[in-house]
Amino acid sequence: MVKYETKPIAPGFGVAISGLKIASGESDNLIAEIIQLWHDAGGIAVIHDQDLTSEQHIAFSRHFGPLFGDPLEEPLQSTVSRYIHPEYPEIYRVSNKVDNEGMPLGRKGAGTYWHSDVSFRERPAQASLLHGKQIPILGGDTLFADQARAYEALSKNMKVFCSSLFAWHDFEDAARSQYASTVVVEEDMAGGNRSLHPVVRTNPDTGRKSLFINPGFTSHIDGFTSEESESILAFLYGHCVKPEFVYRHTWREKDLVIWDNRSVMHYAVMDYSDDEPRYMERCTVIGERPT
Ligand SMILES: O=C(O)CCC(=O)C(=O)O
Repeated sequence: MVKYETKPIAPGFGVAISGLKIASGESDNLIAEIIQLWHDAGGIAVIHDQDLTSEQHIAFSRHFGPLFGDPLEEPLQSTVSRYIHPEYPEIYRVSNKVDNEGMPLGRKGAGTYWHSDVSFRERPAQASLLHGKQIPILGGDTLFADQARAYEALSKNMKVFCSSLFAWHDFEDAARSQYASTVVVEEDMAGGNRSLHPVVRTNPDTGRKSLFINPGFTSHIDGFTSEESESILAFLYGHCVKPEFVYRHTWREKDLVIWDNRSVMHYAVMDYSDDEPRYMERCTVIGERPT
């Protein structure tokens, strides 16, 4: 029996796990236990002190489901192809570091807005597993917002209204209006990067409903004028990230943070300078079509 410790990290949201070594290969029972802990904690688990190679990170992530970049699956997205690990197509790199020729070792400023990974795909991400390999001394936290609790806190009438809505998620629209100048080039726009999803979705693993719209990639609510859509989204965005739904993660080197994109939004805080290297590797699990 492997012994490990667990600790809540925010009221009703998130669990920290220590005393485990994923790299040593875990039994199926233990992995099922970790996944259950993650679900029970609202889709946020922090596993401390993981000295993982990229291969071990990929192998562990596969227990959650097929990965973007797996040989028989779709690539992560055309949108970030130059930030994929050159040897491991399953790994997306987030970093402010550059190599000897000045080429980025990862996407700088990735996710510096509230979003749910790859929500513009027909089958958006389920789990994302981000491994903090190099962390600034100060800053570089990641915020997570619990969208199941955000949904549950709405009035009955607002729940009914939101449950009748569908929203478009559109990478091109988001890229052109938000961060095109620094990270996106014309060829990134190609491919199936636009999808229509329900505004309220049910997580099939927990049965919980959550809000599923995000300022990063949602362009508009289907069937409304742009003025109406903007008002509905403005209300929901204000509600979704109320402090009581948010956990702020201050990274320790070797943390592996796992979030469930079906019920959690996240935001990377870029408050550190380029003199403070930050290097992270992410595996992204392909989810189901939201319903
Ligand atoms: O760098 C981070 O803290 C998070 C980056 C991010 O938003 C992502 O990997 O989706």
